[in-house]
Amino acid sequence: MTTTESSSLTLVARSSSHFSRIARIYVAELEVPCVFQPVFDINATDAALFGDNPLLRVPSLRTPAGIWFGSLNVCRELARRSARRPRLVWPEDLVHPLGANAQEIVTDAMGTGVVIITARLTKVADDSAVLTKPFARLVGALDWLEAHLEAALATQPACDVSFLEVSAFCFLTHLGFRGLGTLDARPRLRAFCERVGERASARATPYRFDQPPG
Ligand SMILES: N[C@@H](CCC(=O)N[C@@H](CS)C(=O)NCC(=O)O)C(=O)O
Repeated sequence: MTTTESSSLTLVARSSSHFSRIARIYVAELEVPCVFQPVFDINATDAALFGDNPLLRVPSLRTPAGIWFGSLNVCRELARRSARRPRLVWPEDLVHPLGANAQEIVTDAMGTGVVIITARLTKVADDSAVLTKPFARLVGALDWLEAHLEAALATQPACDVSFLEVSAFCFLTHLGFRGLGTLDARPRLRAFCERVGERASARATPYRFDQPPG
Protein backbone atom coordinates (compact mmCIF):
# COMPACT_ATOMS: atom_id res chain seq x y z
CA MET A 1 0.00 0.00 0.00
CA THR A 2 1.23 3.46 -0.81
CA THR A 3 0.57 6.90 0.64
CA THR A 4 0.88 8.66 -2.73
CA GLU A 5 -1.78 9.01 -5.44
CA SER A 6 -1.06 6.03 -7.67
CA SER A 7 -4.30 4.11 -7.50
CA SER A 8 -8.00 4.66 -8.09
CA LEU A 9 -8.72 3.07 -4.71
CA THR A 10 -8.17 4.79 -1.38
CA LEU A 11 -8.38 3.05 1.96
CA VAL A 12 -9.31 5.57 4.65
CA ALA A 13 -8.12 3.90 7.81
CA ARG A 14 -5.77 3.89 10.79
CA SER A 15 -2.72 1.70 11.29
CA SER A 16 -3.66 1.48 14.98
CA SER A 17 -7.19 0.20 14.33
CA HIS A 18 -8.14 -3.47 14.42
CA PHE A 19 -11.06 -3.09 11.99
CA SER A 20 -8.69 -1.23 9.65
CA ARG A 21 -6.12 -4.01 9.91
CA ILE A 22 -8.65 -6.50 8.57
CA ALA A 23 -8.93 -4.34 5.44
CA ARG A 24 -5.16 -3.83 5.24
CA ILE A 25 -4.61 -7.59 5.39
CA TYR A 26 -7.11 -8.12 2.56
CA VAL A 27 -5.35 -5.44 0.49
CA ALA A 28 -2.12 -7.41 0.92
CA GLU A 29 -3.64 -10.88 0.43
CA LEU A 30 -5.58 -9.83 -2.65
CA GLU A 31 -2.75 -7.66 -4.04
CA VAL A 32 -5.08 -4.75 -4.80
CA PRO A 33 -3.27 -1.46 -5.54
CA CYS A 34 -4.58 0.96 -2.94
CA VAL A 35 -3.64 4.34 -1.52
CA PHE A 36 -3.60 4.50 2.29
CA GLN A 37 -5.16 7.67 3.72
CA PRO A 38 -4.75 7.79 7.48
CA VAL A 39 -7.25 9.40 9.81
CA PHE A 40 -4.97 11.13 12.29
CA ASP A 41 -7.63 12.51 14.64
CA ILE A 42 -10.12 9.81 15.63
CA ASN A 43 -12.05 12.42 17.67
CA ALA A 44 -12.82 14.47 14.54
CA THR A 45 -16.50 14.96 13.72
CA ASP A 46 -16.07 15.91 10.05
CA ALA A 47 -17.31 12.90 8.05
CA ALA A 48 -15.14 13.97 5.10
CA LEU A 49 -12.10 12.88 7.12
CA PHE A 50 -13.61 9.37 7.41
CA GLY A 51 -14.26 8.89 3.69
CA ASP A 52 -17.70 10.49 4.16
CA ASN A 53 -18.70 7.74 6.59
CA PRO A 54 -21.47 9.40 8.65
CA LEU A 55 -20.66 7.05 11.52
CA LEU A 56 -17.23 8.70 11.79
CA ARG A 57 -15.45 5.35 11.86
CA VAL A 58 -12.68 3.64 9.93
CA PRO A 59 -12.16 1.87 7.60
CA SER A 60 -13.76 3.14 4.38
CA LEU A 61 -12.76 2.37 0.80
CA ARG A 62 -13.15 5.09 -1.80
CA THR A 63 -13.57 3.71 -5.35
CA PRO A 64 -14.58 5.29 -8.66
CA ALA A 65 -17.99 3.63 -8.23
CA GLY A 66 -18.57 4.91 -4.70
CA ILE A 67 -17.47 4.58 -1.08
CA TRP A 68 -17.73 1.42 0.99
CA PHE A 69 -18.11 1.76 4.76
CA GLY A 70 -16.87 -0.85 7.24
CA SER A 71 -14.36 -3.68 7.16
CA LEU A 72 -16.61 -6.38 5.73
CA ASN A 73 -17.92 -4.19 2.89
CA VAL A 74 -14.37 -3.05 2.16
CA CYS A 75 -12.99 -6.59 2.05
CA ARG A 76 -15.77 -7.79 -0.25
CA GLU A 77 -15.11 -4.91 -2.66
CA LEU A 78 -11.38 -5.59 -2.59
CA ALA A 79 -12.14 -9.21 -3.50
CA ARG A 80 -14.30 -8.11 -6.43
CA ARG A 81 -11.54 -5.82 -7.66
CA SER A 82 -8.67 -8.27 -7.22
CA ALA A 83 -7.09 -10.01 -10.19
CA ARG A 84 -6.32 -12.88 -7.83
CA ARG A 85 -8.88 -15.62 -7.20
CA PRO A 86 -8.03 -17.12 -3.81
CA ARG A 87 -10.65 -19.22 -2.06
CA LEU A 88 -12.35 -16.83 0.37
CA VAL A 89 -14.60 -17.67 3.30
CA TRP A 90 -17.05 -15.00 4.47
CA PRO A 91 -19.23 -14.89 7.60
CA GLU A 92 -22.27 -16.26 5.72
CA ASP A 93 -20.24 -19.35 4.76
CA LEU A 94 -20.02 -20.29 8.45
CA VAL A 95 -22.98 -22.65 8.58
CA HIS A 96 -22.08 -24.46 11.81
CA PRO A 97 -22.86 -22.88 15.20
CA LEU A 98 -19.21 -22.93 16.32
CA GLY A 99 -17.98 -20.94 13.33
CA ALA A 100 -20.92 -18.55 13.24
CA ASN A 101 -20.70 -17.95 17.00
CA ALA A 102 -16.95 -17.40 16.81
CA GLN A 103 -17.51 -14.69 14.19
CA GLU A 104 -20.23 -13.10 16.32
CA ILE A 105 -17.96 -13.10 19.37
CA VAL A 106 -14.94 -11.70 17.51
CA THR A 107 -16.92 -8.93 15.81
CA ASP A 108 -18.74 -7.95 18.99
CA ALA A 109 -15.57 -8.06 21.08
CA MET A 110 -13.85 -5.80 18.56
CA GLY A 111 -16.69 -3.33 19.02
CA THR A 112 -16.30 -3.67 22.78
CA GLY A 113 -12.65 -2.72 22.38
CA VAL A 114 -13.76 0.41 20.53
CA VAL A 115 -16.16 1.24 23.40
CA ILE A 116 -13.33 1.02 25.95
CA ILE A 117 -10.85 2.98 23.85
CA THR A 118 -13.45 5.68 23.19
CA ALA A 119 -14.23 5.89 26.92
CA ARG A 120 -10.54 6.27 27.70
CA LEU A 121 -10.35 9.18 25.25
CA THR A 122 -12.82 11.02 27.49
CA LYS A 123 -10.76 10.16 30.61
CA VAL A 124 -13.08 7.40 31.82
CA ALA A 125 -10.95 5.16 34.06
CA ASP A 126 -10.74 1.43 33.36
CA ASP A 127 -12.16 0.69 36.84
CA SER A 128 -15.15 2.94 36.24
CA ALA A 129 -18.53 1.20 36.66
CA VAL A 130 -19.46 1.98 33.07
CA LEU A 131 -16.56 -0.20 31.83
CA THR A 132 -17.17 -3.15 34.18
CA LYS A 133 -19.34 -5.00 31.70
CA PRO A 134 -17.26 -4.20 28.58
CA PHE A 135 -14.15 -5.60 30.28
CA ALA A 136 -16.11 -8.63 31.51
CA ARG A 137 -17.36 -9.12 27.95
CA LEU A 138 -13.78 -9.13 26.66
CA VAL A 139 -12.72 -11.71 29.25
CA GLY A 140 -15.72 -13.86 28.38
CA ALA A 141 -14.92 -13.58 24.67
CA LEU A 142 -11.29 -14.57 25.25
CA ASP A 143 -12.25 -17.53 27.44
CA TRP A 144 -14.69 -18.73 24.79
CA LEU A 145 -12.21 -18.27 21.95
CA GLU A 146 -9.44 -20.02 23.88
CA ALA A 147 -11.74 -23.02 24.23
CA HIS A 148 -13.35 -22.99 20.77
CA LEU A 149 -11.57 -20.89 18.13
CA GLU A 150 -9.52 -23.67 16.56
CA ALA A 151 -12.55 -25.98 16.42
CA ALA A 152 -14.60 -23.14 14.95
CA LEU A 153 -12.01 -22.57 12.23
CA ALA A 154 -12.06 -26.28 11.47
CA THR A 155 -15.76 -26.08 10.58
CA GLN A 156 -15.03 -23.69 7.68
CA PRO A 157 -14.84 -24.75 4.05
CA ALA A 158 -11.26 -25.12 2.80
CA CYS A 159 -9.95 -21.67 1.92
CA ASP A 160 -6.97 -19.40 1.46
CA VAL A 161 -8.32 -16.38 3.34
CA SER A 162 -11.00 -16.52 6.02
CA PHE A 163 -12.72 -13.43 7.39
CA LEU A 164 -13.09 -15.19 10.74
CA GLU A 165 -9.40 -16.03 10.90
CA VAL A 166 -8.27 -12.56 9.83
CA SER A 167 -10.66 -10.72 12.14
CA ALA A 168 -9.80 -12.97 15.10
CA PHE A 169 -6.11 -12.31 14.49
CA CYS A 170 -6.68 -8.55 14.30
CA PHE A 171 -8.79 -8.61 17.48
CA LEU A 172 -6.38 -10.74 19.50
CA THR A 173 -3.19 -8.92 18.51
CA HIS A 174 -4.83 -5.55 19.19
CA LEU A 175 -5.42 -6.42 22.86
CA GLY A 176 -1.79 -6.06 23.84
CA PHE A 177 -1.22 -3.10 21.55
CA ARG A 178 -3.98 -1.12 23.29
CA GLY A 179 -3.66 -2.66 26.77
CA LEU A 180 -7.15 -4.17 26.62
CA GLY A 181 -6.29 -7.67 27.75
CA THR A 182 -3.69 -10.39 27.74
CA LEU A 183 -3.20 -13.77 26.14
CA ASP A 184 -0.73 -14.84 28.86
CA ALA A 185 -3.02 -17.58 30.20
CA ARG A 186 -4.37 -18.47 26.77
CA PRO A 187 -1.80 -20.68 25.02
CA ARG A 188 -4.08 -21.74 22.16
CA LEU A 189 -4.83 -18.15 21.22
CA ARG A 190 -1.12 -17.28 21.41
CA ALA A 191 -0.32 -20.19 19.09
CA PHE A 192 -3.08 -19.05 16.73
CA CYS A 193 -1.62 -15.51 16.62
CA GLU A 194 1.89 -16.86 16.03
CA ARG A 195 0.66 -19.02 13.16
CA VAL A 196 -1.39 -16.32 11.41
CA GLY A 197 1.26 -13.72 12.23
CA GLU A 198 3.71 -15.55 9.97
CA ARG A 199 1.68 -14.63 6.90
CA ALA A 200 3.27 -11.89 4.78
CA SER A 201 0.02 -9.89 4.99
CA ALA A 202 0.17 -9.92 8.78
CA ARG A 203 3.85 -9.02 8.89
CA ALA A 204 3.20 -6.11 6.50
CA THR A 205 0.47 -4.59 8.71
CA PRO A 206 1.82 -4.17 12.25
CA TYR A 207 -0.12 -1.91 14.59
CA ARG A 208 1.32 1.56 14.98
CA PHE A 209 0.04 5.09 15.47
CA ASP A 210 0.03 7.09 12.23
CA GLN A 211 1.91 10.38 12.55
CA PRO A 212 0.90 13.48 10.59
CA PRO A 213 3.66 14.67 8.23
CA GLY A 214 5.98 17.36 9.57
N1 LIG B 1 -18.49 -1.90 11.76
C1 LIG B 1 -17.26 -1.21 11.52
C2 LIG B 1 -16.66 -0.77 12.85
C3 LIG B 1 -15.49 0.17 12.64
C4 LIG B 1 -14.95 0.76 13.96
O1 LIG B 1 -15.55 0.68 15.03
N2 LIG B 1 -13.76 1.37 13.82
C5 LIG B 1 -13.14 2.02 14.95
C6 LIG B 1 -11.62 1.88 14.87
S1 LIG B 1 -11.08 0.20 15.14
C7 LIG B 1 -13.43 3.50 14.94
O2 LIG B 1 -13.56 4.08 13.88
N3 LIG B 1 -13.53 4.10 16.12
C8 LIG B 1 -13.77 5.50 16.26
C9 LIG B 1 -15.13 5.77 16.83
O3 LIG B 1 -15.88 4.82 17.11
O4 LIG B 1 -15.42 6.94 17.03
C10 LIG B 1 -16.29 -2.09 10.73
O5 LIG B 1 -16.51 -3.31 10.63
O6 LIG B 1 -15.32 -1.58 10.14
